[in-house]
Amino acid sequence: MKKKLSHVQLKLLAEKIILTIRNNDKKFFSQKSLAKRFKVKFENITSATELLTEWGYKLKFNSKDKSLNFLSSPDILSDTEIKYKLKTKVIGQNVLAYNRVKSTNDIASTMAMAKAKVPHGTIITANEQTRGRGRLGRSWHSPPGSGIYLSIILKPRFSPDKAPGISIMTALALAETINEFLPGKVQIKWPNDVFINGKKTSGILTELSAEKNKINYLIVGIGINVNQPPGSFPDEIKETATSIRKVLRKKTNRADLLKSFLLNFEKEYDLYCKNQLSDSLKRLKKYSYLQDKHVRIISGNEKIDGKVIGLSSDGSIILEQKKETISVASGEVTIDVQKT
Ligand code: BT5
Repeated sequence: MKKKLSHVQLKLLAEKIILTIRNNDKKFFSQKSLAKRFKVKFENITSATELLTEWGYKLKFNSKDKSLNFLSSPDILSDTEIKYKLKTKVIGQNVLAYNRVKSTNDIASTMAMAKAKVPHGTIITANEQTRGRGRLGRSWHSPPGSGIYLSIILKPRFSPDKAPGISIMTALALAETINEFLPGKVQIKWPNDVFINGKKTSGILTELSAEKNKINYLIVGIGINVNQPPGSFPDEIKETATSIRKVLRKKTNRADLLKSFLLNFEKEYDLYCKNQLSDSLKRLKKYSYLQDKHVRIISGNEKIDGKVIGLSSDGSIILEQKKETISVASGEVTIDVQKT
């Protein structure tokens, strides 16, 4: 006699059903044949399909014999949705998808610290963050159901001095991705912001754990405003933030965007490991928000002024000053509107 399934087993069954029927979306599957295929009771198939409908999957039922097929998937960031047709080799192949967390970067660092064996390329995602973090103690607004909140655990073989360039490499992967969905409108603001139409749509927070000449792990945290409706940002950022939906005027499936990003991230990361940014500088220039602008950079206690003439292959920004050309590795940039 087959037992009643626990909630976890039911969830796994629902995921197996969705994978089977969406891979054959022309064909109707009888619930009886599904019960036989997965060696469970007919009632369990009914409960699992109810669960799928609860999650937002649209299924089509044949009223005569109760067979079903797949119509569409909801905009959710579940591990099933993320793994379905994910084309990467490594990045994102190990997924931990949460609903509500304080910060995906916190989870990623705790995991990487506690488990030396956590695979390179593991990703943590969340539907909502209650304490999303920006740089220097700032916060990242992370409402439920509309953004992508993602952390990637990397275990690079390169030395710690090469870690800072990963932020701008990530920004490039993001720009290439957003450009597929919204051509011609995306720009990168060095060192870690992605803009659409001059407003921030994505931010990157890279955190490093290293000793001497060895990186233990690197966490790349990425927040993307995807489906936030216009007018939904809090007062502090309503003038400076935007979402893809606001500009595209329609919603984007977050799992599709995330998978496209993971593939671009993997390509850029492979290039970075070989040659840092040498092969990416042209594309970085194309997306640059700061190119040829006069800026002020606050880096530690220093204030540095100059005109942006490019980036170097380690990710530093190159400024032209009256008498010399200098490069700056990190800092906060503001544009000098009077000179630009
Ligand atoms: C960043 O910091 O832009 C890095 C943001 C990284 C967020 C991701 S989400 C997944 C992972 N887990 C985390 O806890 N964090 C990472 P920064 O350059 O310091 O910019 C922060 C500033 O951006 C804030 O002070 C606001 O002014 C603005 N801001 C906050 N939330 C925003 C949003 N959703 N969209 C646009 N701007 C925002």
